[in-house]
Amino acid sequence: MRPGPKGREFLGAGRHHSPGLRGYPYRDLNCDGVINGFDIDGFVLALQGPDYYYLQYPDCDHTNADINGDGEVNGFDIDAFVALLIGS
Ligand SMILES: [Ca+2]
Ligand SMILES: [Ca+2]
Repeated sequence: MRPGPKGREFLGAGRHHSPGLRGYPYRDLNCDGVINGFDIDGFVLALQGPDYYYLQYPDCDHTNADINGDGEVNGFDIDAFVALLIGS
């Protein structure tokens, strides 16, 4: 694990890697229970950084934006996110 600016990475790190402990669907960026176009804003905020994301979605998890599952939230998740939206 790596330290986060405010420890949020630690909080988010284990939550979605523990089966059965997920409160919301993995990759749900606004935590409304479904994955659709309304998650785009959250995804963009997550890419900008956790601070931006948690201002808008304080009770959600920015690591849901790790769509390709490589452990990082960055530009490499964009293609996977678009594919996810189109496919759903
Ligand atoms: Ca959603
Ligand atoms: Ca990723």
